[in-house]
Amino acid sequence: MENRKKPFNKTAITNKLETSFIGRPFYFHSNIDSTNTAAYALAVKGAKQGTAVVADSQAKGKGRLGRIWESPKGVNIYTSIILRPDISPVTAPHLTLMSAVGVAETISRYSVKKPEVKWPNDILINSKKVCGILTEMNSDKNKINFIILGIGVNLNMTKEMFPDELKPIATSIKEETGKDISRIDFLNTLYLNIEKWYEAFLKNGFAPVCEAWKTYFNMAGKAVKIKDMDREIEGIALTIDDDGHLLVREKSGKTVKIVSGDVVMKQLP
Ligand code: BT5
Repeated sequence: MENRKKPFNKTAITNKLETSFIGRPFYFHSNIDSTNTAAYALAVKGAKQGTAVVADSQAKGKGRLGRIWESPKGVNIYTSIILRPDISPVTAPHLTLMSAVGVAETISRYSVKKPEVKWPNDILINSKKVCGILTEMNSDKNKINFIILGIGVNLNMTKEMFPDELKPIATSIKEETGKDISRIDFLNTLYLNIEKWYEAFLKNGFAPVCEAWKTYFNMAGKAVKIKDMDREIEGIALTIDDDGHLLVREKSGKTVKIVSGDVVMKQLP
């Protein structure tokens, strides 16, 4: 309980910050529409790499494809980080997998149950979603101007706080461990891990990120259905390839490469 009483504001967060560039500068809002929207506006104005936005609550937290991210106050982490990597826009999805590794590593410190990554952008505990990542990019043809890495993690949210439709499919670290988690400690650890993985990615490329990501991947061998624009693919999830694309074996035996899309896990008959 004690953690909940600790202030969660700019001073409390920045006093604890041990990073070299993520969260420097740092913007805090007690309520905002979306930290991604706020970070995007800052980046358009030229904010530097590492600039981070945190909100205690979001009125219009964004998921992918116009979906909503439930963002009640006082319990969770909602943050967006501006990155300016000198990489080709086609490899930008690597940053989603890179941040998933940073988040999974951070959650591992707080939860005895190993977090799992669900391709491409979810982190699960006990097969329930505990974190979502929304990566937005502003680029020219061959150059990334900036990336907004948006991360929402359910820390102290209780089951009653989830809308009914999310109760069976979402969870929080507190629900899984019974413990209150300090948002300030978690955020500092998260930023340190993302910074570490981002620097490793820029220096050594995607391969080490890909290997680390696979250690959290437990969809292999499971029946999945993928919706991508107007096509639907059903099959068995295999692994991700060296580019971070999901490989799925269809009934016909053909292996299909999925570059983007929504994955639904299916019950095997
Ligand atoms: C995501 O989208 O999972 C990306 C979520 C990113 C949220 C962060 S919070 C900080 C930053 N600022 C923002 O505005 N956004 C980012 P998607 O894969 O489309 O999943 C959305 C779906 O997850 C919803 O349709 C619900 O089914 C479910 N969902 C919504 N809120 C949730 C929550 N708090 N916990 C678990 N699942 C949730």
